[in-house]
Amino acid sequence: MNNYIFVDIEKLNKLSLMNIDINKRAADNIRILSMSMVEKSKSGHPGGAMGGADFIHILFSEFLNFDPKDPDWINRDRFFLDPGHMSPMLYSILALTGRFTVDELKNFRQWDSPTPGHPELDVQRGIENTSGPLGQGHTMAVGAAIAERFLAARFGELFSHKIFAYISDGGIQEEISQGAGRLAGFLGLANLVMFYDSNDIQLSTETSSVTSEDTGMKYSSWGWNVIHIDGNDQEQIRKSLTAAVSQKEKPTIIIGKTIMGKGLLDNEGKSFERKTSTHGMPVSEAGGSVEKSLINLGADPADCFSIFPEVKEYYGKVLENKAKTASVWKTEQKSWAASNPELDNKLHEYYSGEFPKIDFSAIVQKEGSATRNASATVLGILAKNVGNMIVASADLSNSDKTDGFLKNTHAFKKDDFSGAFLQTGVSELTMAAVMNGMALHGGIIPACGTFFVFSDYMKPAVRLACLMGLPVKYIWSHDAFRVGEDGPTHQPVEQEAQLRLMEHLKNHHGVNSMIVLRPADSAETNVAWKIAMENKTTPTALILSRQNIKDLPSDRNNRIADALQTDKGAYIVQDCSGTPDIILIACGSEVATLVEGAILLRKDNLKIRIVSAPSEGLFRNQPASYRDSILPEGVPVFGLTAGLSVTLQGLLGPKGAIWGLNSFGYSAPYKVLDEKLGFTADNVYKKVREYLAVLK
Ligand SMILES: Cc1ncc(C[n+]2csc(CCOP(=O)(O)OP(=O)(O)O)c2C)c(N)n1
Ligand SMILES: [Mg+2]
Repeated sequence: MNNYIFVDIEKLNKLSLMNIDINKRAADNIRILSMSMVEKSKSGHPGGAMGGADFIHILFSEFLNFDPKDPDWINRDRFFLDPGHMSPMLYSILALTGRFTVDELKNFRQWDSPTPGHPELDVQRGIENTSGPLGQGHTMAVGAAIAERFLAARFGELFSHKIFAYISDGGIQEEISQGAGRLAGFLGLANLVMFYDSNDIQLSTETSSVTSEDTGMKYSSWGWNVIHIDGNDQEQIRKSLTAAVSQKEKPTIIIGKTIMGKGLLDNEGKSFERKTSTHGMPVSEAGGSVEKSLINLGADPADCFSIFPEVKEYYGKVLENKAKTASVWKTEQKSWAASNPELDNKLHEYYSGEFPKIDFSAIVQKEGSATRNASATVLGILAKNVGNMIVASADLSNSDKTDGFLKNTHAFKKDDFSGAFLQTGVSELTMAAVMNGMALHGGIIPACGTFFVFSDYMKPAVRLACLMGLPVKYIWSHDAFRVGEDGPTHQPVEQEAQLRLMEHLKNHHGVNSMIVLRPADSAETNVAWKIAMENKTTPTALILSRQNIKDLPSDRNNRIADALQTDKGAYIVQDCSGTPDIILIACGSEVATLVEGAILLRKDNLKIRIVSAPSEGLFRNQPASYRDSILPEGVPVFGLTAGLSVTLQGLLGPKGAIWGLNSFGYSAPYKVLDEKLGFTADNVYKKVREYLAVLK
């Protein structure tokens, strides 16, 4: 399954100075640079980075396939760091491989430097994932490993490569590792190799203060190949990696016992290793001696940022070799492309993020559908037309209606990635991080579903998708208290407001870090999916109803043409002649309730405009002239939301009146809840009349 070409290390060693153990020297160089970076910036995490240096050197120099001249080469092996606080280790190895300069290392953690405190996605520099929130990095690796198998199943084993992950005590303890470990073992992801930097020390204590688990047994029960080594013994590292990359059945975890702060000395010249204090502060501040440690590691204290000439020379050869390996593959790929032109086109399309043309406005929906069902109809079409879409569900496919996709394909199984559906089991956070990993790998359009109320369980990974700009699609059904009998545990109230905050939050490109769409009916659902599919730069959320919704009316008798304005964030559904007496605004199924309420209000000769606002974020991006044309100054506005009133506050401003749900919901049939909680046409009529009376 693998076309691995190992670096001829013996030959390389001969090229280096004969009397220097170049591998020890290189690892020490990483330790020295890591320590110096933290020392210079007066903040950071030296200890863990110093312990992991041996592994990272052997991995990058002897195993990790990449093309030094083509950082986003599609068939490169991916390296996913989990403990982002070990960034000095990553920046140091990437300095040895030519992706960072020494000056950039010196600017560690400074404004506008490419070496922030925790690594931020930058494939051109060899950073495959943003890391920092422990546990997510290695779970993204699981997603990338699934993506790799998915693509190899379609394009052949020429496209196989490895996914390496690096995890620490913190990541092992995070709950998400349960989901990642179970899933990788269950799916037999033999292309996944994870190093566990087991230094027995974490931020505030030794690990023995919080855990007594047998981690190896835990992973072996999940179906992993478990290897125990001394994580600072380079020969053991080499052997374990050699075994891991030839695995055919199982993912591998190499549990390496490492030494926190390896090589550190105190002022008296005694060992300053294995100190919790070196987890997160400069060695000098922790009480160690920087000078003695530098000398101990073979550095010149006056020149602690130098890359040793022999290490530089060695890595020069390593890189030459990597380039050769990559070019051998590229030659093979060229002849593959020549004999498989159609597949080759498809491959390019997959990696471009483009998808085949689909006329979303022509998708026929049943009248009065729940938007989750309308979404299922669209998903059925996507399944038939978009060959690189992977949809997942956390054990709710028949409720969140991702089964619209599943019915046209089948779920992944060990050794069978011919389908396109991932049953993640009940593990929403894992699912969200796995989807991020697929997006990071490239070649895949990932989407995942669950109940909206459980978006809470996914939020940390959604946030990272927003920060990294990953086009993951979230399918969140059961959007409001109309879940009904399941009661307040299952009824979202504050979730929409929470998610809409991500529309306000800009990413580093200055755009909304997420698009959040809550469509009002099936026509808007078609268009919402269009927007989601066309959005290649940020995540998109679709918040969908459980219950059926009456299709919205159209003044021009062309509902889908109206709904196409969803991309403006808010638009007029029904209007009146002249200035309205009141504008009614909502999103989701509340728009249909406003339509019913407006019928009653018009009987009193009131002039009514109804606005559907599926995305406040998109609406805010419109020019002021458009916004004013929808919500003109001086016209009273009434909002209806099944979420907290604050959900609509941003659109209405301080003067508008909002009828929202400002408490937890209750267990009862949803029509009863509509009555009791005031989400009826009658109550819209009553509240608007009250509001207009106050204004007079
Ligand atoms: C989700 C999450 N919780 C807490 C933290 C804060 N934090 C950073 S590192 C760490 C523990 C570090 O232990 P380990 O992973 O063993 O790293 P080492 O001390 O060995 O460098 C904690 C709690 C975090 N980064 N992410
Ligand atoms: Mg640790």
